[in-house]
This record gives sequence, C-alpha cells and structure tokens, in this order.
Amino acid sequence: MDLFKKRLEEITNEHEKLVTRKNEASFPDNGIFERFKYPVLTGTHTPIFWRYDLSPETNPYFMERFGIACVFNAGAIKWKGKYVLAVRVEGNDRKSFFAIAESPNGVDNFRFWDYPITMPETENPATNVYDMRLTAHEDGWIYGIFCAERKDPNAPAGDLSSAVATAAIARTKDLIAWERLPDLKSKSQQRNVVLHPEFVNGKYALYTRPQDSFIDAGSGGGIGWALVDDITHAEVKAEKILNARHYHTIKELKNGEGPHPLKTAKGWLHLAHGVRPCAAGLRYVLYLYMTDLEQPDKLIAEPAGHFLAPLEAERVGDVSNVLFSNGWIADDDGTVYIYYASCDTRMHVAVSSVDRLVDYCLNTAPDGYRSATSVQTLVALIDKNKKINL
Ligand code: M1P
Repeated sequence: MDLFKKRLEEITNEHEKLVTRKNEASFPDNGIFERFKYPVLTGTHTPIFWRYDLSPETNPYFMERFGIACVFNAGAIKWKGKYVLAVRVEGNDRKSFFAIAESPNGVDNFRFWDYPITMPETENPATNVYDMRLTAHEDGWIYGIFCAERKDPNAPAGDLSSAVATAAIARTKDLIAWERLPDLKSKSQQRNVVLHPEFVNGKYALYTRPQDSFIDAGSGGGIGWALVDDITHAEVKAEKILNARHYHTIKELKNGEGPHPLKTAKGWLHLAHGVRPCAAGLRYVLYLYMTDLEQPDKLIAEPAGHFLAPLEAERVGDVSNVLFSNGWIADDDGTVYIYYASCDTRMHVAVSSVDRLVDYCLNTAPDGYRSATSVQTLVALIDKNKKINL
C-alpha cells in the first residue's frame, strides 16, 4: 500500500475512534459536579478534510495543510435536541474562528459540522474573533456576542502587541447564516460581554467587562451591567458593576461573565471566571454566583473561592493554569452540562444539576476576606458536625 493510502487509512481510523470514544464520569468529585474523564473536543476532533488535502496528486505525503492547534472557549445551546457548541477553533497561525460541533448526549460523540461559520465582517474588519456567548433571546433571535480584536491604531511604532478588544454582535436563526450587527459602542474596551436572555424593563441587558487596556481590567471594577435600547445599534450609556473584584480573592485581577445565567426558582445562576496573579503567571478559575430573579443586577449569593479549578492534565496547554467557560446547557430535567476549556487548548464537560448548583450557592459561606473569618467558618462547621451522631 502506498504512503498516501496507508496514512489516510490510519488517520481516518484513529479519528473515528477518538470522536466515538465513550466518555465517563470520573471519580466522585466534591458532590457539586462530576467531571468527565476525556476532553469532549480537541484539535484532532476537527474533520480530516479540514486539515489534509485529500488528493494523492497534490498531497502525496498526506501531510496536514491547515494545522489546527486548539479548540476551546465554546458557547453552548440545546438546538433541535442536540447539544451544540460554537467552538473557538484556533489554527497554527494563531487566528481563531467559530465552528459548530454537536453531540447527541452532551458528553461525547461531538462532531463538527462540515464548514466553519463564515461570520460577516464590519467595515472595520477584526484581526481575530473569539469566545462566543450564545443567547436564545426572547425576541426570537439567537445572538452570538464575541470579542473582536484589532491592532491598537495608537500603539507606538514597534509595539506589535497592543490591541483593542470590542464586543461584536451577530444573530442567527439557524446557526449557519449570521447577520452581523454593529459592534458594541463603549467608552472602555470590552471583553466577555454576554446578552441576558430576557428583556429587562423593555430593554436588552448586557453583562459587560470594562477594561482599561487589552489585557488589564484596571479601573474596570468587575462584571458590569448595562441596558441597551436598540441591539442593532448597541451602546453602553450607563454601566454598573454587579460582581466586583476584590483583593486577595480568586478574582483579584480580573473576572468575566461566562455564559448567560440560568433562570432558577431561587434566582439567576451565574458562571464566571476569576483571575489572580501568582509566581506561575495568571491563574484562571471558575466560580458561581446568584442574582435576584426580579432584579438580575442584584447580587444575592456568592460562595467563597473557586467552584472549578484546573486539575492534573487540565493544567497543561497553550496558556497554562487556565479554566475558562462561556457555555453551559440546562436540560428540562434540571441536568446542567458545564462546558469548560483548559489552558486555551481543549474542551471538557462537567455535569451537575440546577438544584445542586443552587444549593451550593445558597449554602456555601461567602468570602470573609480574612484568614480569621475562614477559620470561623470552618470552626462553625466542625461544631455543627460534632453534635451529629452518624
Ligand atoms: O488566556 C486566558 C483567557 O484570557 C482572556 O480572558 P480575560 O479577558 O478574562 O483575561 C481571553 O482571551 C480568553 O479567551 C482566554 O481564554
């Protein structure tokens, strides 16, 4: 058998094995969620016909012609009975784009649709686009809000790193054809902008993340909230911080809303990421908080610390020590599929339920901001447990 045929056959077999591999819940974790053993998506899950030229004439060595480095930071939605991810796919050339992958059960057998999303551009094309949050809004559209990154036009000569982050807005009815709307107007740079699924006082509501520069949140105090009259010309006119950063917490340096919050009987359930600096660089972890059902910008609960942090192999990848999530799906029976990326490299799933996540939020002590208050919390639990005869 010639080289081309041999490699085609081997790679096709391996790909099929990978894509159809059954996933399983790993060891019982902390009772709050179950992590699943295998990543749900990696670069090698992308179709072979994306990466290879399949012609023996033009590709006799059966080499990759379009390298895909990572697939991560996926938006999520339940769509026609399938668990659907709008994945950030990053090529070896560092450019990201979006592609849809779907699974019949939410935990394995994710397959990419044949074509990536061809996202229309604005008059000022972005260099890079990433991290789409999907929201099926009560207005009938599915919105995708994502970061559009452009080189900073005011960067001094020789500075090839400064950039500007803007929230880009697009909408669709079928996840295939997208209508691009003007980017969000805002005084500050914005990343991690998310559309709330319902109108609030007749307006569109956005979770924002004002930031002083491309990397630093700086004076932007945390996760913000802004009401917008017209989504087709969206502008942040007034912004309030609803989930603030705080010294010596997991979100000391930065935080950002994950996917849009889930509506529960006890309030809106939010998933977010928090960032702190340490000797190893930046550490990104995930945390949960809740806001009031009637007033979604009013914080009602926030357990101390992280809810999900990088573990074992999740700590290694392109950007180490990072967990990031911008997608989750709540099924009608209350099961919640939390899709998270590790190290800007691959996608995972952890499974829980609305009831468990709400219980976690409402019954885990908030951060007291001092070692002494943490000890008080622990002593109170020990005292309570000492009185229980099992
Ligand atoms: O590299 C970690 C993450 O960094 C950014 O998130 P944030 O704006 O909160 O710092 C984003 O670029 C994100 O895509 C990335 O995963």
